[in-house]
Amino acid sequence: MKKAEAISIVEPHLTKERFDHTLRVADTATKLAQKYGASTEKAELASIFHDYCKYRPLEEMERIIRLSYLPKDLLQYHHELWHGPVASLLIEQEHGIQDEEIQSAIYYHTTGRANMGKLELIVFVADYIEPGRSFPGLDEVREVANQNIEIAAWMVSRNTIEYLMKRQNRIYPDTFHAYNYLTKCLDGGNNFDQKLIRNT
Ligand code: DGI
Ligand code: FE
Ligand code: FE
Repeated sequence: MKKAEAISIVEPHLTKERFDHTLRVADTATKLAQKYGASTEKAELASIFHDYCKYRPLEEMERIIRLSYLPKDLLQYHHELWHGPVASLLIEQEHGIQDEEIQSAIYYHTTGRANMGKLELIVFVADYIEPGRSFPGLDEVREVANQNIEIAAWMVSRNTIEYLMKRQNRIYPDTFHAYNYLTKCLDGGNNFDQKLIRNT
């Protein structure tokens, strides 16, 4: 599917702010894909659809989770976690997008997971660092994202867990699995420049 068609499908489902966010994620993810040798077409398409279901009625998403192969434990956690998995399924049902890498990048864009592939890492990080965001410590993540996508993803997952814990929110297992997996990579050392994670 071409970029223009994807955009015209997604736009009516989103608010103006969310749509602008989506375009910035697509732009950011495309640049990361160029840098890290991933498919720019897939990065763009996954990004355009990543928040496709952000505003679906909760009852509709709940029904889809109950009736599909999606894991039922999602229903025990905050509904904010539902829009990625539901979108990965609906883009195929409603628009015939059947691509494991794209669907997986959309599925896991909120939580991450263990052993993410390149496209998953790119969308996970791009969603967090796109230029419209402002979180504490974000500039550091942006800088690291230009050097090492795994360390950047590790920072995103650490920052998200810290944020959720401070608010005493429940944390979905995949969110921890992402953090633990990326931390194990950091421990391994060889692929990671320790200077990049000083003072973080
Ligand atoms: O859809 P976006 O706003 O662009 O961003 P997102 O899909 O990454 O995240 C939506 C929210 O979900 C964000 O405030 C962080 C939160 N979140 C991420 N992991 C977890 C989580 N919330 C809970 N309760 N549990 C998690 O594990
Ligand atoms: Fe999202
Ligand atoms: Fe998003």
